Amino acid sequence: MARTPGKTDNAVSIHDQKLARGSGGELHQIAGNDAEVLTTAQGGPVSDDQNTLKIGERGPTLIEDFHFREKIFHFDHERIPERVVHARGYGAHGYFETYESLAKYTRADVFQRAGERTPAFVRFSTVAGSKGSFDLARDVRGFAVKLYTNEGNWDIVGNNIPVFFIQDAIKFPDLVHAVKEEPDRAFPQAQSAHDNFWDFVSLTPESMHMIMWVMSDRAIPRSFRFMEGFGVHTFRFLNAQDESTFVKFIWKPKLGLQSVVWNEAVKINGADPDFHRRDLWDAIQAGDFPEWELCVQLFDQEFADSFDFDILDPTKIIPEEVIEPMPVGRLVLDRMPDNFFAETEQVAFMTQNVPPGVDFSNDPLLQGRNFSYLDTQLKRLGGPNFTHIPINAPKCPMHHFQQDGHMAMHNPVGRANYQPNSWRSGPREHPKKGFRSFTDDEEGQKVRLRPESFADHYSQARQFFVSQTVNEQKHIAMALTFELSKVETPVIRERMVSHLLNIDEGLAETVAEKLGIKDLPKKADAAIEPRDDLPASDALSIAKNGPASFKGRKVGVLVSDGCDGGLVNKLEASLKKEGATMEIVAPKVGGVEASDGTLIEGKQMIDGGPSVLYDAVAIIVSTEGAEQLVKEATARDFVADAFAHCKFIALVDAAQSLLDKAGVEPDEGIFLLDSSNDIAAFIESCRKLRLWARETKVKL
Ligand code: HDE
Repeated sequence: MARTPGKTDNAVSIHDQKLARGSGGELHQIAGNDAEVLTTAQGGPVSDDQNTLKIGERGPTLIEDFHFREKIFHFDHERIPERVVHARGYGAHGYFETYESLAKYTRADVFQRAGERTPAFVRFSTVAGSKGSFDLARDVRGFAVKLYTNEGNWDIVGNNIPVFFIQDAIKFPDLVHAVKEEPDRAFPQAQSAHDNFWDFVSLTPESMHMIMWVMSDRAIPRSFRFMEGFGVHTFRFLNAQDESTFVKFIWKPKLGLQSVVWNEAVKINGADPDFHRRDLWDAIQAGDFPEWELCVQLFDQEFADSFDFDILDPTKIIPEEVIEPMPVGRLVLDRMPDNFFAETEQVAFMTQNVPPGVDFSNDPLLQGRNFSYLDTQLKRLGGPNFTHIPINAPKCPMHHFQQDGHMAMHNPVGRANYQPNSWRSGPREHPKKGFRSFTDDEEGQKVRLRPESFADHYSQARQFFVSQTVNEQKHIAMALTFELSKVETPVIRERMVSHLLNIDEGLAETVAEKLGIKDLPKKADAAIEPRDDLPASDALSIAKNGPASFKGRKVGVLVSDGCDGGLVNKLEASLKKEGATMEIVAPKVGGVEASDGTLIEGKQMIDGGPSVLYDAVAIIVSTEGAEQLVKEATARDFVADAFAHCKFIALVDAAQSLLDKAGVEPDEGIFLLDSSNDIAAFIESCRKLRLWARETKVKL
């Protein structure tokens, strides 16, 4: 094989190696002069990275081969324990920009100056599955934000759902054990659809509000970019006068909310298990930086005392109609990590990381979390110096006397490693600048009690349900039915229905009917009579909070040889104007030849590009192309699924046979592309994302 002298070739085959050897067996100079010399971790140059050191060509390997020993040793230790929850995640860098000074409410430096930017790192995650599980699990999504403020790191370790399953941290191990794979059989992976999970929640009525959210479309988001984030707990802001204002944090995506349907999620997991990762990667690489507004709900003690529910109860929300969220800044994600492990895997979020001016409330879940997250980092990252890892290190100066321990990178310099000292050396505490807790009056008996004010488990679950559109309510019923259909123990299914009767009778009856439960069980005993007077809140529905445009979305364009290349170009230009993208799906790798002889490059072959990967589809084929595609199950599925998932479909006349074969009936979601006006009408409809009116017809 000819080899260009001076060129490094990383993919040197064993065959090439033999060719590269001289008759004496010594390796020729494969790496050129301009390449860096490979070294061991100790910096020693390496002469041969292809063969271990042996006695003779076919003899035993020598243990003195320190290069081999070091390389294999390091490889054997590449893994660190995955997170016990939120193991599968994906992160990005960006910044937070403050809108206006919030000095009136908080002395936190990050909120003092309008327009100031603070570096940020965000990690999104699923909760139940392990690191290698798929993205479209029905699950809560973690939404953890690290702000590298001038006063140390502030972590808002939130979820895309504003409430939680449990009210007290002591129940967390039980919840997590129950939702993860069952311990004897080690399945199911990344799914709550099994006996143990539903056994636990059906015995834990405080979970019911969260269950409504997790069974809603919130748990199958279309993209990280189209979901909200919530701090969940009530926190405090403290101003320079130490005055306290309660605060709840909400991240609102600029691109609006969007989810997929369950049948689609299941198929996406097969077609592209990394669907959410790829989406974020693609958007950031394309310069289409996702953005969220940080909103705060601010309230005082008087409101807290008068509110229907306890503001310390993490299974409750304060509806946005009751306290309007105030936008205080924006978060922009504009850079992917250089290395997934170094940054996304090693990032250590901790609820207890708050700057001066932000403080905790007594929410018992938050209090437990403040204790837990330090432990988890010690276990995962292997020692107390995990703050020395660049992704976790503050970007502001640090001065302290902590020293030594595994992998210590920053150690005190000089003689003084304690204080007070007589050497006039080292940092000192600062009563004014330093973190001060809110001096609340706390007293009472030492007890293990759940407050009475936490006892209403159904009223807000019902409020969530009645705030959804009819289609969204149907999705909740379908999700409950699906999940409980996987539960093998009848008594658990019935127990769940008895809870649903306290939430919405119609919902309970639908689910019971689908589960084949003939006699409805009696309502679960409620500690407090559930209320049905809480008004619907539009903010709780995804459908009512969709995007204003089709920006950030993607159309899959199925093409064939002989298709109208001009039309494909026009569609692409119009989508670009809207801020959307398209991807060509072709019968063969490489693309197709348009009728005018130009090549249209394919991004996906039809087998690898099913319509579930797109927000809408277009079918631009020739008559002969359609005749060929009609014979292919993948092409028929492409169309049938797009229709069943209520997507908008644009097509040329020649594609009609494909639609007929896929069982598609004409409706207002299907657009014949005759002129440029048709493209405009198609894109305008796409802004609605889905034609939900079709759903009753397709009966997913
Ligand atoms: Fe977590 N949680 N959690 N959690 N959590 C972890 O910390 C824990 C809870 C959340 O991307 C762990 O670093 C307890 C609520 C996110 O790295 C662990 C309790 C909310 C992430 C832990 C809760 C969250 C975690 C596992 C009940 C939403 C991923 C790995 C008291 C507000 C952060 C780790 C990332 C991760 C404990 C409940 C959000 C074990 C004890 C409520 C987004 O420390």
